[in-house]
Amino acid sequence: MSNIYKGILDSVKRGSKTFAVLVDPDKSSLEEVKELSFSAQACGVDYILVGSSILTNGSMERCIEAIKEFCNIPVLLFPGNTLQVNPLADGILYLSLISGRNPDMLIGNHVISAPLVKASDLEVIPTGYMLVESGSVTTVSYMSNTIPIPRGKNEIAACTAMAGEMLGLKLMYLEAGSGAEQMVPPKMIQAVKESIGIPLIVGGGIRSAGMAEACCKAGADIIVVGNAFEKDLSLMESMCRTVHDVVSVS
Ligand code: 1GP
Repeated sequence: MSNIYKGILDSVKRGSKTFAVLVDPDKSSLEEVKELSFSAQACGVDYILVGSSILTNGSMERCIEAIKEFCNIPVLLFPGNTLQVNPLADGILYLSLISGRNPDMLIGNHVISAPLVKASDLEVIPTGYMLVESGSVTTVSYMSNTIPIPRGKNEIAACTAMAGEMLGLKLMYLEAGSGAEQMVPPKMIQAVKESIGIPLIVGGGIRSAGMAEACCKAGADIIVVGNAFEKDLSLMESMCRTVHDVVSVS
């Protein structure tokens, strides 16, 4: 079994929650990426995700190099499109956008990127990606041309996650969208967690330690935060510590 995924499973088995930082190469300068990577190492961040719904001037390659210069945390690609597949990372969340009905995001982009991914040393982690309505139209919803799951429809979220697991996906990612007004509702997190046996990632709009804690207590195994650190890097320490301090009850 692969190393990063095995580590995730081991954490879940122990009842430990883990913390991931999302780096958007477009939104941070290389100096900021280096500073963030240094902090992440010091705070004990578990994973660094790199990617964006759209890249206009940032470089995946230079961003990953900058991260790796300053920390030894596993770097996972979180690609918004096939152009963001880069062999310098350690692994890739091979995202199938199962909450939507856009065939390109479900399988088309995977067909295009398959030879590149296969030829790389990237650890491939098949991930069900589920967008959840979060107050207004998000970049990821617009760019993926998919409708997010309505906030109150926990049963749709649960059934979608169940189907994804039965199709063989290894991780489930509940996503409100980067910079979302509202994070994924805890009741939806709970409904999804109770419906699946694979690890659950939750991200989008998590801006405080309290919000991260609420997601963990509802059943999230991995918390992802990006936007908040672009504004205030000093939040990282308390958010990471809070997530690590939550003990799973199941
Ligand atoms: C977005 O879930 C991630 O894909 C993180 O969202 O940037 O809002 O923290 P934020």
